[in-house]
Amino acid sequence: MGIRLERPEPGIAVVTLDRQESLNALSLAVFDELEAIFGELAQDAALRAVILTGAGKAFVAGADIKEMAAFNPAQARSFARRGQSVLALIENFPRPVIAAVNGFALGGGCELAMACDFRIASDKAKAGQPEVNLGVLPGFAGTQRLSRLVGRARAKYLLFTGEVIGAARALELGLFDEVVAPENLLPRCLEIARTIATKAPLAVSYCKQAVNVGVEATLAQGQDYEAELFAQTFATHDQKEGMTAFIEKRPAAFLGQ
Ligand code: CO8
Repeated sequence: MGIRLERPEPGIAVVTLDRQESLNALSLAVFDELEAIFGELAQDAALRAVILTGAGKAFVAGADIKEMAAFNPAQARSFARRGQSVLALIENFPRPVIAAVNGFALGGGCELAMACDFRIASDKAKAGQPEVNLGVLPGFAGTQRLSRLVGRARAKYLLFTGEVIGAARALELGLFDEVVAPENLLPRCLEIARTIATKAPLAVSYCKQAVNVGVEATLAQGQDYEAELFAQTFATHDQKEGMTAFIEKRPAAFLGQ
């Protein structure tokens, strides 16, 4: 059981859920480990982007049904809250988190993928919220993020039917953002991470914050927040460097400050 943390290139971390005997199902222990890994990554000033993926044929096949089966309502509530808080940590992680959806992203797995900034998927990947087959509903904010991502009617269709959809349909719905051949999945995610790594890190982080805050706020509140972050970038080295480099027609050397 475990989660692997690798650093294939400077500034890029790959976090791989590797608990293949249960198709990488999310248990309380997995949430503890995810929280610890993202906590460690948050301390890394040189980090520019994270790729989150699964080992084997699944990204994540859901919450651990074997662990959940005997829960009482209080335990279920506490498990849902635990999952929600770890997914919120990923959603608000100060660096971009790209989901590399290699296979099944079902139930809690789809919820985890939706907590990432965007989803690049293998053409073999499948997604869905099949909780109604088990007599429950999503508990890690799936009803909330899915409706925000694909619209409320399409979310309701997927939630009510529990239908597991292929990568092409997930792409059409906007649940996946790009679909590639399986062998191109990690290379493509690394390519995106590498591109992000060349940009001003604080500006990227502020873009993420502004979108995350803004989509839950009114347009006026979102604009206020954006203007504040925009102002703050003018107190950074990287704003001066980025604009000077443009004027001097040379590549910028960003420091992340
Ligand atoms: N939890 C625990 N074990 C699992 C899970 C899971 N979610 N998914 C698969 N496994 C296990 C199987 O039991 C099997 O173990 P064993 O060999 O010991 O029998 C092993 O993984 C391999 O699985 P399969 O043999 O079933 O593999 P297949 O390729 O035949 O099928 C599927 C793959 C279609 C993905 C199938 O495994 C499946 O349907 N899995 C369950 C999918 C699902 O229903 N997910 C939703 C779970 S509920 C959820 O996520 C709710 C989240 C909110 C919770 C809120 C807290 C209260």
